[in-house]
Amino acid sequence: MKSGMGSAEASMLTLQEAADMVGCHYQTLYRRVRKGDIPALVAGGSYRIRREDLDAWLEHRDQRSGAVPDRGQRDWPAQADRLFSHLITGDTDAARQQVDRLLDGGVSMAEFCDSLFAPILFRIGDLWRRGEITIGDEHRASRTVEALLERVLAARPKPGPRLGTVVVAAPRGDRHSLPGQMVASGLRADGFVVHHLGADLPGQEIADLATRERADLVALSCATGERDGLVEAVDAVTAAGFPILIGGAGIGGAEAIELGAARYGGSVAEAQQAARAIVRERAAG
Ligand code: B12
Repeated sequence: MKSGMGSAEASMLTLQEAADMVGCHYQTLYRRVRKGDIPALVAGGSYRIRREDLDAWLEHRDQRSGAVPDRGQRDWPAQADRLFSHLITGDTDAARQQVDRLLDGGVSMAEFCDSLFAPILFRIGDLWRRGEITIGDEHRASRTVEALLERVLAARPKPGPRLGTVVVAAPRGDRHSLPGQMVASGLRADGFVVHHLGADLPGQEIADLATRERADLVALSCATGERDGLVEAVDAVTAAGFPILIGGAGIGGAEAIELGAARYGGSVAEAQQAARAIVRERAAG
């Protein structure tokens, strides 16, 4: 790599311009340049990439992975089919490789959760209900998704300024921790400090921890039709003075608001938007 800037370098792409063109995050390209996958020059104190080198890398990446058939527009059903088969056969190496390729393509945490992991778990739930797979198959797949979430989180670009503090939990009687983990991962990736308490938590424990951590809001996930624990949690958290975000496949927006939620979200992307809105509203008094 060379320094200084002539007219040839000035006409080359900055990392941000190249990232915009590819439709991925600037940090993704930065990592590729640092690894030597994409040739670059240092000019005027920052990296510059030749358009031909960017195109060559993209072509190579797409051929190798089959992961990004149409830049920016992933074929999520095909991706889900592939990951589903890795999860159901217990091929964790192949699952990791697939996730790594998508990470290279700039897929966000919310996309991973809402377009890939959640639909696959739905499918697994259906097969399990129909007796076509065992509880062991389901547990292995769930555990692998937990590990993949950690992997995606570890690879995320460094978040900007902290947006606020959120306590995430599934209330007493609900043993589904994965939906909460997805929301917690999405909020962390967005720049929130998140305290994820897992599943089956008594309402008072959630409220006490939110008080200790000076939370801005509490996010409760609800995967089933069971309501006693959820009502208990809403009462305790409301009494402690925190706004509540409710979400999950076990409840709809109207019921959540009626129970006392400030907002409802049906996906990780909506959890991110709603949490930002709650923090903004709180700051505005
Ligand atoms: C994995 C799983 C389990 C695992 C949980 C492991 C874990 N670590 O979480 C275990 C084995 C423990 C389990 C147990 C049971 N389960 Co179960 N389980 C599932 C399964 C297959 C996947 C759940 C999951 O993780 N989904 C993926 C998540 C991420 O999707 P999601 O919940 O829709 O979340 C998305 C959005 O809703 C949103 N979101 C989620 N939470 C939140 C929160 C906020 C604040 C916001 C804004 C957004 C948000 O973002 C997510 C990403 O897009 C589902 C099948 C299914 N259809 O989901 C059944 C399912 C949820 N289970 C079910 C049942 C019946 C049970 C059991 C009662 C079975 C039994 N007889 O023992 C028990 C005990 C339940 C209890 N008391 O809690 C039913 C629930 C039916 C109902 N409506 O009541 C389902 C739907 C299966 C089925 N088709 O019948 N389960």
